[in-house]
Amino acid sequence: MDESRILANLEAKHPGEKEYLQAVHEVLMTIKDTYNQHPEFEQAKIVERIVEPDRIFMFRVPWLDDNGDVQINIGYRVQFNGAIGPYKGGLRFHPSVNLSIMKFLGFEQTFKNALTTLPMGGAKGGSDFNPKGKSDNEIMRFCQAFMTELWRNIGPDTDVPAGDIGVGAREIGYLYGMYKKLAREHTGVLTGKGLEYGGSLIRPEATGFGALYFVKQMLQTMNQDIKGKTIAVSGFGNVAWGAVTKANQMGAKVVTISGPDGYVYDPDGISGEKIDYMLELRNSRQDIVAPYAQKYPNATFFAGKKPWEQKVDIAMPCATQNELNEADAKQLVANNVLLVAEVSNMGCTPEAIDTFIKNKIVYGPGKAVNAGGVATSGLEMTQNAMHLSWRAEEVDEKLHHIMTSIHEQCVKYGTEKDGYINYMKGANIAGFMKVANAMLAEGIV
Ligand code: NDP
Ligand code: 2IT
Repeated sequence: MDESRILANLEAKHPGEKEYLQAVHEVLMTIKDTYNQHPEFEQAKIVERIVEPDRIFMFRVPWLDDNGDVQINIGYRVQFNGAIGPYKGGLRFHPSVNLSIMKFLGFEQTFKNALTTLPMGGAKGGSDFNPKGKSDNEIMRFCQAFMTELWRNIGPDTDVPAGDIGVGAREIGYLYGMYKKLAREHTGVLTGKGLEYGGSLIRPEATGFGALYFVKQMLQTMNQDIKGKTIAVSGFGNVAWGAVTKANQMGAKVVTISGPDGYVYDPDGISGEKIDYMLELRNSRQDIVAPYAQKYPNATFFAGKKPWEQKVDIAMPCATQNELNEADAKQLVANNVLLVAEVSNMGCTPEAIDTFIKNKIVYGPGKAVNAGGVATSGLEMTQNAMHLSWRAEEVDEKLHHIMTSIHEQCVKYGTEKDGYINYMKGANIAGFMKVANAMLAEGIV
């Protein structure tokens, strides 16, 4: 593989798409040795094909705000790779959304979905719509306008969107309602649905729960127990909530959460009613965590700071991409962090990852650690296709099995000569091999 040439070409073709180029760079650098042992991949130009999306939809989303003024946003759906199954991946509504972010997320999703053991291709979509401060009616009108354009390009066997940042149960409800009206079909075209209309038990918790199942297994390889460990979590959204809940159930102590305003450190641990309060804060749509420290005076609020400066055993970024940089990583290493598990997609910068790997700190990449979310979406698709619902225990057990399998794949492909498990390498190679072999079998399409 001539990765320098491939990356230079990609940069020339897609200038400025920095998150997308960052994600591709990471994958190519970690798979190249394995790739080079497969001349059949080189001949079929698998890498050159896998780095470009199958197709991209970009569209205008006009809607009326509560004052009757016309608002215009951009909508996206990147169908990145459909080699192993119908396209699958979330929708993100956040003002930072652009083509580069959509493409990096779709690219990562392709390998993540391959790791889940389920037949799902990779996709991502969303809009630069900012949900902050919007009324319920505005959210509904926006979702309806978005779906009015998207619906022709998705379907239960074509492309199945779900939630991501800014898209939760409420938004999925409005999107589903509009899809149903247009298509006149009740099908599993979206996941993360409410339980009353085809949703799956455990899906809301799945990303965070799956992440903790994975962390537990990472710790086991180090002969460590999760009980009594301190954890720094960033964010205070859906994923952070699931992670904090399961960490408590496993006997760990979560001492931080964060928002765009800063972070709170609670030495007593964020547990019980404090977790409900975190949800309340999130639902208030004010995007601040500062009030937590007023309500619980033992906690301290650090304005404009990130949780990574605290001394903890485990760091779990749960907010957004590139939220943990080199300086943060050095601080964590200096504080003797035991492991870092990325729950947000591409939560760590490349320099931060290098710092962890150089210092032999065990680091789990998002595409492995957070795969429980999309995996449970896959289980929701299965239940919809079978027209039945599984019990919570059944879904949870399947989620457990899937996370165990992902961990095994990472160990298989990522264990180095000295015994250090390079989970990034393991996840990238395992995900890549599955998609590459499917592409090879399907010919030049
Ligand atoms: P939520 O919208 O529920 O929460 C997102 C959190 O991240 C909020 O606290 C949010 O605060 C913060 N955040 C978002 N963008 C930024 C930004 N640019 N700068 C600083 N903070 C930011 O989303 P989720 O919990 O669903 O998603 C969190 C992460 O997990 C994302 O990286 C997502 O891609 C990933 N993920 C989600 C899955 C899911 O099933 N939902 C599955 C797998 C991964 P604010 O909105 O105030 O900026
Ligand atoms: O990043 C992700 O894996 C998600 N946002 C979940 C996608 C899904 O289809 O459930």
